[in-house]
Amino acid sequence: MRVVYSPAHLAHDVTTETVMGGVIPANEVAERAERIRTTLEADGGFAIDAPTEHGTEPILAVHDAGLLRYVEEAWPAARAQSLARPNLTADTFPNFRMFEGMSPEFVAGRTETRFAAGRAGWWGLDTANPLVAGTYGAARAAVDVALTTVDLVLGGEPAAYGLCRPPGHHAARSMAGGYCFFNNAAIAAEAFVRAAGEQVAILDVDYHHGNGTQQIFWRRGDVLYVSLHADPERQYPFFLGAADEIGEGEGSGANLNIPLPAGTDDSGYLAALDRGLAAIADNPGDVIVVSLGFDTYGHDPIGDFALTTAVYHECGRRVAALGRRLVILQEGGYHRPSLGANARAWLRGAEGRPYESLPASGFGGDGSDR
Ligand code: SP5
Ligand code: ZN
Repeated sequence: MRVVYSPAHLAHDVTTETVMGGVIPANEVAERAERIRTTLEADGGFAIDAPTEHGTEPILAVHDAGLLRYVEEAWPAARAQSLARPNLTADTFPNFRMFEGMSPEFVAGRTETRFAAGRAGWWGLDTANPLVAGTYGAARAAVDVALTTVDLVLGGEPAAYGLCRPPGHHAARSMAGGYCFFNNAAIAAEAFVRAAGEQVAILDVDYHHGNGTQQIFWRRGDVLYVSLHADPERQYPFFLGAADEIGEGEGSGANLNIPLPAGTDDSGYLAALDRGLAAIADNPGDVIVVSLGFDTYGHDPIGDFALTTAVYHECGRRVAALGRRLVILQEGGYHRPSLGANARAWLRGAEGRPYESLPASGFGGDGSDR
């Protein structure tokens, strides 16, 4: 399988994130993508290419220009205001209830402030989304990785994998969050729709609900969004991701959320996956954009599912069995020792290659890691 990767992600070298008032070691770190890359290289069955530059136009097809400008300017602006911090993390957000009782016209007139902290809150969802000097370049490169993966599939590849970092599915049209700055999968799906003039499905199997992708295509009937995720009743992003969110207008019925309980295991997950795949099979279109996360793994530090490495092979196999072409893009997954084996298993399954567990190196080999 062709793989697209850029070392530009290394400059997004975050060290900490802020969770419930505590500063903790960052989960979304460069080692994640490096583990996946080196495992795929060692496999021998993957050909790794650099992305090509696609400019800002495909980003602006999905995102507000203000968000793009913010991500580009945020770090230098924070520096100029002498904010000597290891990263830029917002502390004040425009909670919509701040404007309760005020007219929609009045609320629509609110704008970002000039001060870096206010700006970060205006464009952000949460505090666990550190921005550093290299974030903009890395986020731009991740978009190029996604768009180059689309190019490969448009060029006839049955499936291709983009090793995006930072991830994207929490980024909404005008909002970053959840380790995400630009929505790689949404940008890829939109680029595909425009290039091919066909409908597309997005299958989001990251542990978290992809609130950003749902928001971007909420009123769109030509992009089906199907997500399997931890029930937002107990898990980030908390305020979207419930089963009754089906889209509105032209998009009514083109959004399918499948929230899952803590402890979801291989068999429970496969049953939910089959539900999602059945919805995709009912829809026209020849391409699926897969938002692929491994935070569903049993040992993930921020998840509570119980999936094994072996089931990722079966997941890849079942997704590919729909017979559609696959644009597979990396989202989350934070248990670093298993990431390479899990990605390799999924992608080999999608290609119809056998599982072949890796030699016992601690994790992600033999299915006994649960
Ligand atoms: C792309 C992606 O997977 N983003 C996930 C963002 C999650 N942000 C919230 C992090 C909360 C971490 N909670 C730690 C609890 C440890 N038991
Ligand atoms: Zn996730």
